[in-house]
Amino acid sequence: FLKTPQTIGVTCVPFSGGQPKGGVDDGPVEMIRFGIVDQIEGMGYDVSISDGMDKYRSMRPASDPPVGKLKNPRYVSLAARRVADQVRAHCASGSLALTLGGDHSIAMGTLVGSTAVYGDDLCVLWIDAHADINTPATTDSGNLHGCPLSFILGLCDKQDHSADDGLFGWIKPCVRTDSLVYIGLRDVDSGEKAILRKHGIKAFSMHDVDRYGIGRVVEMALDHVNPERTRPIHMSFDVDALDPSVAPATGTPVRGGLTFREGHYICEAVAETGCLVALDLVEVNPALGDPESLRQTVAVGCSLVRCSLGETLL
Ligand code: Z70
Ligand code: MN
Ligand code: MN
Ligand code: MN
Repeated sequence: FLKTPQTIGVTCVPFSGGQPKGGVDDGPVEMIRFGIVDQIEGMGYDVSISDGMDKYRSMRPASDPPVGKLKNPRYVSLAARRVADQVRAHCASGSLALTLGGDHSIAMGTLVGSTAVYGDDLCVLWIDAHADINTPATTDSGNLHGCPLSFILGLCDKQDHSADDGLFGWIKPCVRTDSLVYIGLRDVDSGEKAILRKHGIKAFSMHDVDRYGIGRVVEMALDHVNPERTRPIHMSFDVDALDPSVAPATGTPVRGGLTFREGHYICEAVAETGCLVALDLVEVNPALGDPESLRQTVAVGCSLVRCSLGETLL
């Protein structure tokens, strides 16, 4: 694959159907308003933007009763499927696919899109306070932003969500459990812990960040999924991985998160590999908190994106 793409393909996904709080659908427009596109162009990249971001809102079905415990299942499936098409198109043209969310359920789409082009050569860095690996059977909340990885890894029991003739049947398992690594975890459900153990999925929690420091954690994480630094990387960055003092405007803040520098260090180290082909920046919710919290969170989101694209490398 082509290291360090010169074109960035941006997909804006104003979507909140994977969780109950409104406002996260305004994340992309706030990041655009803050100037993320101009900033990326200013770094020397060409930028192309997927069209029809307004369509995501109008995709909401008139009726969308739960399937089992899963909430808004048709809406999430439709939106993610559109995301997959848009991300696949960017990757296929050799662009780095940058997806601005929206809640984290949209990663079902971003990963289907990136793996459609890069296959199982692709590895995944999931930066989050949460593991987002609940299955339709293990989820307590029924919020699909807590479930995207179980679909992508093929961990869902078909019976669990196929009541409605295979609503998520378009999502084929596309990432191997040993191609995934987490950084930042600190709020993981007991059912999710069992899944991580059962499949031996590598995860660096905040405890590991405290013990080893962010430098060694990122090195160990990359060594696990990408030892030669030759595999394309999809990084899915949930802004709630950061400490709430750094990124307060998000739906599920959990204290004890990554500092401003630790978050940026991860992005810089990934940029340094030259292997990044897809980046998701999700769960910025401009509706939560005061105007200063909003400005701070949008600003740090844009800063993480720029760093992932190499802004701070010398
Ligand atoms: C919990 C659930 C969650 C945010 C993911 C939380 C999920 N494990 N919250 N991302 N922001 O509902 O499945
Ligand atoms: Mn998440
Ligand atoms: Mn999270
Ligand atoms: Mn399934």
